[in-house]
Amino acid sequence: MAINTGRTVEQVWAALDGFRIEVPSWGFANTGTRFGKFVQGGAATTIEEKFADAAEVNALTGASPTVALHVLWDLPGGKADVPAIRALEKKFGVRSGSINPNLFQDAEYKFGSIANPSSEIRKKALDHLLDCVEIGRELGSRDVSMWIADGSNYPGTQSIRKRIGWMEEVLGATHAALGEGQRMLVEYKPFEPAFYHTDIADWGMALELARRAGPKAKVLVDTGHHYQGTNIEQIVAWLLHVDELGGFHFNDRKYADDDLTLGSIDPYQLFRIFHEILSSGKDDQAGIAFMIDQSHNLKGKVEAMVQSVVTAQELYAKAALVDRERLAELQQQCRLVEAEECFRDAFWQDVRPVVRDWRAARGLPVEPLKALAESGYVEKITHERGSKNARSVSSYA
Ligand code: LRH
Ligand code: MN
Repeated sequence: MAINTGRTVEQVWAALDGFRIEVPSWGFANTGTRFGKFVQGGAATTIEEKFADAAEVNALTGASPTVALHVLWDLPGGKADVPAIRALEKKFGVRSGSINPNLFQDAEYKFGSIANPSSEIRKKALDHLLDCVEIGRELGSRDVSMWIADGSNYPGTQSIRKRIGWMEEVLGATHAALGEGQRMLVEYKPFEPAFYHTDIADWGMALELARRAGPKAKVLVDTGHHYQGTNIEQIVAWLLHVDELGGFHFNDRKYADDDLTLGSIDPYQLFRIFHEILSSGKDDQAGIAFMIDQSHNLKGKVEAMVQSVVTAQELYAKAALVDRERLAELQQQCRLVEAEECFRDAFWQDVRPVVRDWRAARGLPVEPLKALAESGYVEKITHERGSKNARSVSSYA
């Protein structure tokens, strides 16, 4: 396939060789909205089933060797579950990725966790974070990726200022516990479940908290956690500029934090983000964790995950096609239309033939979704897990 953007197939293949994206264990489980969930017979309910599905996705795409773990959901026994996880890593050939604390489910966290007015409850939250750091150290996984749902629903009901101080104390203590090579990622979200103020609501708040916590703390950008109209790639450019970009939770949305499959609504958005990263002069993606964070309420869970990894590879390949030297010249000379055409030209390229050739050359199925359908894997897990899932509840209230 001719590439007419001044880039070579080799350069695209090199980009694909270095591309890794982490899949979320919870993306394989039965999830829903507050109005209920549509149970799938093949959904994963045990951590073993989640590792099995993650291994299937990695075998088909060659790009997702790690699976993100959500501690309460995947290690209900905490540190005691580490040996079992290690055994699953060996059995399925995928490694534990980011460790996600859960400070949003327990009843005690009604008025917050690390920002709760009660010092006892903040201590409980800190203990959970320290457990997660320990679990990460024992599993050899780099990132403790924390999303703090804390906030309030009505003006005047909480002191926003005092809560900032309380958060800083807990995040500082968590940072101090991090071992060699460990990082903590601070994820922000403007609203939900809190609907008046959220304590870590945007990139600025997450950045300041990360900086004050210490050098091992970075910011995590969940693409679904922005108000409509927010220029997300500009936030990415800033976080790269100040060397505080730790990683991403990729998904897509039409309205709010819809957690739809990445590239399904606005693929150009992810292309623009990948372009900022590839033009950041970072020789590889290593320090920036690419992770998927989606809930597949209607699509088949494994199909949606394979589709997401494939789409991410294709959009990364497109971004690798941008002739960045030529673009820099045109931008410097403010030759607007030529610069835009140089930029968009890469996006319009159909990279699928190049990616298919790369898969063939790497001994991977050239059409992962087709290979999944032909493998009978989904039918197999639906048969094996169907009766168990049929017993699980679907209603919200
Ligand atoms: C919060 C969030 C967070 C996860 C959860 C599953 O909306 O993005 O990253 O813990 O989804
Ligand atoms: Mn997220």
